[in-house]
Amino acid sequence: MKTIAAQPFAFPFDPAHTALIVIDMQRDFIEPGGFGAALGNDVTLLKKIVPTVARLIETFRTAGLPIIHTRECHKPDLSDLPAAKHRRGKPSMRIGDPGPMGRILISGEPGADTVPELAAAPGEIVLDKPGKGAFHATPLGEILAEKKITHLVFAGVTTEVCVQTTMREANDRGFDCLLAEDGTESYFPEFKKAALDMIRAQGAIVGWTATVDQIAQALLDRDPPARGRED
Ligand code: TIU
Repeated sequence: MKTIAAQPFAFPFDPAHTALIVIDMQRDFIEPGGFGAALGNDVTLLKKIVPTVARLIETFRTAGLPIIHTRECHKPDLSDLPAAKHRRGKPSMRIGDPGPMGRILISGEPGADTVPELAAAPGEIVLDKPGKGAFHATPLGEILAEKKITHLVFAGVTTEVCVQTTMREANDRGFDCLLAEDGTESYFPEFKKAALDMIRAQGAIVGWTATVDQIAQALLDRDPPARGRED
């Protein structure tokens, strides 16, 4: 067993049964002209975590542990898109409409793909999901059972929507869950803070949180990378 220095207290885990899930780091949420922008959001906040998430992915690659990348998207014929989700909000473009990165949130279109900096490496799992939670209408549960995974580390966007929904799904399925604080972001800073607070409140009622440095230190048994001078 190893331990990550985490909040609200240390997170014990066995690397042999631990996987990383990177949620929806897609162009449609992170780049201008996609679904996130169509909903009226400023997407620049999300772009800032790309290097941190890249470092977390690299840490799991170095440690030789499983990595699963999810993408929120729908079939081109929209057969997996509930009418309620299609109708929701007052977006400037709806799911399936043509946009500058192809049809919004549709599988196979450029916008639905992961940002190039975080592209999956050979052997890593890429899971398309029609819901906010990654367990809904996907084989994620079976994949994790087959790999004998009991502990999950999460990163991705957005903190209070797809990341938190998936963490709650995982928590109810018996997984111990830890969220990378600086590897997740929201269009609303106050929602990110609230989500982190509510996840780790009441003795980790949903899970733990830690920084990417703290996760790397535990997984690689070495000190975090040296920082540049701050003065
Ligand atoms: N709108 C928003 O904050 N998020 C989503 O629609 N999907 C994900 O979080 N991936």
